[in-house]
Amino acid sequence: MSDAPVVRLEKDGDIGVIIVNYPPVNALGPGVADGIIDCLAKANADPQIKAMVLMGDGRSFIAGADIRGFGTGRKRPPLGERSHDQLERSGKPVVAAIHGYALGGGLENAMGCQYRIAVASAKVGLPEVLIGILPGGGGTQRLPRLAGPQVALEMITSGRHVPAPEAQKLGILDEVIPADANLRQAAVAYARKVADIRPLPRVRDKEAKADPGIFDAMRKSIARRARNQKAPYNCIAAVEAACTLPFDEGLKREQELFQELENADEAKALRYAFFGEREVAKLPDLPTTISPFDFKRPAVVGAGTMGGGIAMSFADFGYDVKIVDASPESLARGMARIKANYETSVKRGSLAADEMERRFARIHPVNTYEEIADADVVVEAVFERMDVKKEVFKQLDAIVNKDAFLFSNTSALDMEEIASVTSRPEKVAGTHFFSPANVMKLLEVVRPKGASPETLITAMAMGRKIGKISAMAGNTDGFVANRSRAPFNSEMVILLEEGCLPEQVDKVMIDFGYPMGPFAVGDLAGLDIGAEGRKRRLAANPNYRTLPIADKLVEMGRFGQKTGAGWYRYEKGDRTPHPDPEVRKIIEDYSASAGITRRAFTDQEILRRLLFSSVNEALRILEEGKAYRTVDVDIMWLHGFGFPRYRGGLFFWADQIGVRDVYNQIASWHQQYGERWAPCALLRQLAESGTSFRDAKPAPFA
Ligand code: T1G
Repeated sequence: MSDAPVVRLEKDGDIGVIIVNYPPVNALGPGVADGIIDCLAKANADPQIKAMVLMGDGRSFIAGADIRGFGTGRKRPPLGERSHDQLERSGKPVVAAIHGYALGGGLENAMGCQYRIAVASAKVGLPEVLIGILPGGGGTQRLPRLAGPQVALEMITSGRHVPAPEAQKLGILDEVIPADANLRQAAVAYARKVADIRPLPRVRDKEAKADPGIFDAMRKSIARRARNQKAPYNCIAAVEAACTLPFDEGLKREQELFQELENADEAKALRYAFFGEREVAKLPDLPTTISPFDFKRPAVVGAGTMGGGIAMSFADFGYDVKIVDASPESLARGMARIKANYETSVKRGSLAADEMERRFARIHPVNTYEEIADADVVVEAVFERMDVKKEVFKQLDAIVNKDAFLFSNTSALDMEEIASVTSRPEKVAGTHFFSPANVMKLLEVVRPKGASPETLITAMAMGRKIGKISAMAGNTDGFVANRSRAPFNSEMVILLEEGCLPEQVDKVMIDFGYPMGPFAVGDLAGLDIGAEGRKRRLAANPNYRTLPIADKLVEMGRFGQKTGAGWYRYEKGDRTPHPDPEVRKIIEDYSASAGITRRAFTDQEILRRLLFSSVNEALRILEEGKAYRTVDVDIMWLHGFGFPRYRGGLFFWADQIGVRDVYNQIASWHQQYGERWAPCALLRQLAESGTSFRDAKPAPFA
């Protein structure tokens, strides 16, 4: 950190300009709020200064409180003495001049000012609920007064970043200037214009009148997505206080509701996820001097479900993308599926019709590899068979320009074997998307030994450029996400042999926070896909634990939703899973035939059998140097498997239980169930040394 003051006061004639300089996003880190208060006092005391501007240096206004400070017992000035309160009590008008982001404490300070202007590209919001807290700097009291209670409720419970033009319409901003305008100049001129206006406008003096029913209505509307969480409800209660209490009492109520959240597990987990999503972008063993190649001409090979979703991801983020398939018929089917997916989004209101047209127009179907010879990155998404993939890579290598990067969307196959058929293995890597590829945020970047640092860095950056969270995985069967998930997928079926039923297991995982239970997810994905994977693993390892009940359903043609029956049965045209007595009979018959006495299970045992099996396997992956950190596994589970975000991730959740207890339980199941539960060496080490999963030191990347 440089010696430059984090906040400084400059003078443009009779206007004082208070500038925050706390890179990278001017968070309210140590000294920033105090610096604003000091500069404000100086400016108010300076007779030459008639008005002030508050703005940020660098790429943003203030992006909120420094999240690293939460849960550390940091000291905060008393209510009424904080920077946003002092700005509001200023004797001279202060204009907040916003570029980049005004989020959380940033917007709260801006609402403490008498006026707010912004460039059109700026975004404002109170996203505290996304990290398990609420706006604790007067935001829940001032925003309802500025934009109205309904808008405040929507913004504070969603955490949405609102574009400046919309924020002006909502009454949050007084003026919006063109994105390329000189903000400081415009703000100084604005300050000069309002310098003599009295009385000074103060947000706290405005009223927040609300129909009392809106609060319960909001509670009902968030019930599904806010399950098991407290912060969204405290947000509503705080806005309600703004509409029922005088300002200062509302501030007190806001504080009480804030303090209930700051140190709760929910907030700790969501802070962990926030920083984890940024940590997985860091590649400790690769040079930081190499920049990603800035690709311009992406191409996708394969217009199936995955290929189509990948092409949509590029188009959604502004790229013209070519897509090729084996025949004009299959290409046409692929384009029709893409169009239908976009139309579904328009019907749901999550996409405007004209925006759909723009995106669809960016996807260019072509019939030959020659037509993608000028591509600079190619993502292959053809049928998941090694011989098919190798044939495609051979042809791509022969036809596509030599500098292009060749990526594969394989979900498990050996990337080194795929790269070996090309003359450019250093430019080959895995880019494993999750289904549906245009929705799921995880991109698992798979690293074959021959891939160059530039190739890996380019693949990671490609993910971020199309809205994904990229995380690195070693080249091992199933890579990190699917391999760590595989024991979970087996254990859930083994639990059926011992006494559980699909609907029972699914209820446990839904109560835990998953949007869907694993058996229902199996039916959605197709049970035949899982069966293919099991066959391949049994062929590779004769000791592989088979799953006769699951195989039986597939033999009967019960592939899931697509055949109207799988673990559950489905009514025509309806995706609601219904427990099926026929499946129950298959399960009970199997237990009887295997001589297993079925027994009762607690929800906790079911939960831990599933998740501990993956904790153990994920540690094995780290032992082998196939993943960087435990946080990488957690981010993969959050964005690849829908693990509930407010539980932090697989390892964050396991750390709440404690390494020793996890080890002891796994060791006892090892005694009871045999080899599949053998604790891995790293787990034993951590338990013996009392080291948390968070602090586990994996082997160097291999
Ligand atoms: N605190 C600490 N570090 C932060 C930070 C913050 N608020 N925001 C960003 N960083 C770090 C981040 O970890 C990364 O570090 C670098 O900045 C760049 O971020 C009292 C209670 C602003 C939209 O929730 O949403 O105010 O990895 O990679 O993609 O009511 O950062 O480089 O070491 O994300 O361009 C409310 C959180 C706080 C906003 C920019 N504010 N930040 O996104 O860059 S609570 C937030 C973001 C609060 C008050 C309360 C995003 C961004 P590193 P980045 P980006």
